Amino acid sequence: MESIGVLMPIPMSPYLEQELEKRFNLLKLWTVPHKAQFIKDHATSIRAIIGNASAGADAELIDSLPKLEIVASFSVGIDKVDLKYCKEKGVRVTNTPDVLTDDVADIAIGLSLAVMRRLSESDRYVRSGLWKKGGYKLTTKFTGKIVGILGLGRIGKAVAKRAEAFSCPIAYFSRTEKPELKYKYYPTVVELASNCDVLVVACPLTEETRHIINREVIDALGPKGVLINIGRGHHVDEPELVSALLEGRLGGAGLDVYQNEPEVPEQLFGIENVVLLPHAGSDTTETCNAMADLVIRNLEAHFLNKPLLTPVV
Ligand code: 8YV
Repeated sequence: MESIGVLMPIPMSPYLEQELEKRFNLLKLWTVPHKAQFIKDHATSIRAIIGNASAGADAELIDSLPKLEIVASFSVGIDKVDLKYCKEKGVRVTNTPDVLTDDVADIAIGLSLAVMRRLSESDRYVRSGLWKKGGYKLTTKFTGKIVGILGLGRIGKAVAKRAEAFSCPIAYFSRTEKPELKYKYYPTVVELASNCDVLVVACPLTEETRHIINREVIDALGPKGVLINIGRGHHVDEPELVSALLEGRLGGAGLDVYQNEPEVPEQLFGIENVVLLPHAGSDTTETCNAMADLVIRNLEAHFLNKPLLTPVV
């Protein structure tokens, strides 16, 4: 398989690079100065692309690679891959479900605690020496609060399980009601937001879920409500979120993702009831290595004509 060209557009994981280099001809696009020319020069050997949450495969890239057979994404979310076009062109697509579920769900709970118990703010209070001057503010209890989950897939269910351990009643919105679950279902996001204390975005990004968190939903969550986004930045109308936080119409937000990563709206930097993470939900050594192993196993399966482990297309 050493002659198979595998295109990696941006750096993702040193372990993944190392394992790919052992098996394939890994082409690291970010290391070359003239990217378009580099793609042209290698177009006849590139048979796979490694995608992730920031770099995928659009129609233009797919069209420029006549030998492309598979896009293996180092992510569970595949919103950066043109799935319809891949299907049309017979290009297979894989992602990395399950292996990252625990970490992402852990981060949702971590962010909820961090916002409500003001963990980051309290850390800054101690480090800056303010503790000696007094004035520590009381925080908000998380245990027992109603947790609303938008999207009850693998990650949403894992968030629910963890929140239940904090005695939180669970409510949810998803495309279809899941009567087998004992959680309270709301048929609209606005109803869910009106009836929960913490709203966790855990659904895939699609045309239907883009800006699903709009002004109406934010206002329904209200000045005591907390928004946690572990999905994608584009789930949220970011300018509306910023205004709601600045105007005190929303109680707080814990964000792992943004519309234009790594750009984060600077107005958020001055707001204390907001906790900002650098899209790190699945970034543990254990999970990143497991994701990398899954990418490799999918590629190997594909090039050995075996069934893909986690196919999307
Ligand atoms: C990944 C993610 O860390 O899996 C996803 O969809 O967003 C993250 O868990 C990301 O793809 C790495 O860039």
